[in-house]
Amino acid sequence: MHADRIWRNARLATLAGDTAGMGIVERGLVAACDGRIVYCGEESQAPQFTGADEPIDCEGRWITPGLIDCHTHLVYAGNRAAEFEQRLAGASYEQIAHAGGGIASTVRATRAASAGQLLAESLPRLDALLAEGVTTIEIKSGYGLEWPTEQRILTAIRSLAAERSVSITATFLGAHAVPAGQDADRYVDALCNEMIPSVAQHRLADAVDAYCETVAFSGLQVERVFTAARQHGLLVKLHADQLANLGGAALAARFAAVSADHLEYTDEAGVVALARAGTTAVLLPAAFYFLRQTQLPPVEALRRHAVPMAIATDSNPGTAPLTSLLLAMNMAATLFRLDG
Ligand code: DI6
Ligand code: FE
Repeated sequence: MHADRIWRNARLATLAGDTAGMGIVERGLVAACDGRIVYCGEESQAPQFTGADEPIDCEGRWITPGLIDCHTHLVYAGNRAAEFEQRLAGASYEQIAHAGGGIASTVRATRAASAGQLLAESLPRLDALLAEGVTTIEIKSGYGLEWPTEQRILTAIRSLAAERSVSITATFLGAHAVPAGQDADRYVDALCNEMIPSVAQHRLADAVDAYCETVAFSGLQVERVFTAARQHGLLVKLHADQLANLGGAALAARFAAVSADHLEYTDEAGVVALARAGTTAVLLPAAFYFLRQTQLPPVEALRRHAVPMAIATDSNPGTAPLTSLLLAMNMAATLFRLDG
């Protein structure tokens, strides 16, 4: 068999569907030809290769498939370190939001940032994820809450994809918070009648997300946003049931959402709805950790109903200020018991 690069003496996580667990091969070999894998498996059963240089000895290190971070808010300006301190002193996320901090504070910093600044602040965050083996990333807008800034963020997301060798999907999260001083329903009108049509027309995003919480949008408002998104041929996904059970999981399922994310307060009926709709449950243990939450997502019910689960960083300046998917995976094991 022809190969131009060979890695040997590696531990492989093949995730092969027909094997138990992660499909681990303890002494594995990977061979590639013209950028494609031509062999991946036991070193002892590998065929003879021609054309390759001396094999690279991995000395027992892991080789895994490229990691996917399917929920991030990487593009924003400023930081919210001071709010972390306020929370340590006892203030809740909701109290800080009601006092004009939280998402609104990042919105102020992001509106004031130029396209160049946004890109410069976001690139190191992207690079940190890439250094860990992430090859596919979803990035949401949502720190503009007005068209010029939302458009600037979505354009920055597309620029990041051009800067690095990585697959990036963009999600329009105009329904992240109600802009300061605006009426929520009027803002939803603008989302449905102006912003979502523009997103679709200029192909600035692949999906539409919304934040369904008492500090953000009601189920009825999210339904309007999702109806507009579907009319314009965009996928939908939802920040659901993170801080309270507002029926977010069932709502996401009604619109055949690709994912429902967080789900700490989702009940059994919500889990059943996700299973029927084929919606993926995205668990975000870093937000759970940074908010010092105690309500665990219904992992056992998700397993029982065979809902596909994914772990993501939720990388954002407020509730998940981290750029490590490996740490999020570790937290999923330690905090959510997703350990096997
Ligand atoms: N993802 C979000 O978008 C919100 N929470 C979460 O887990 C708010 C993020 C923020 O506070 O900026
Ligand atoms: Fe999020």
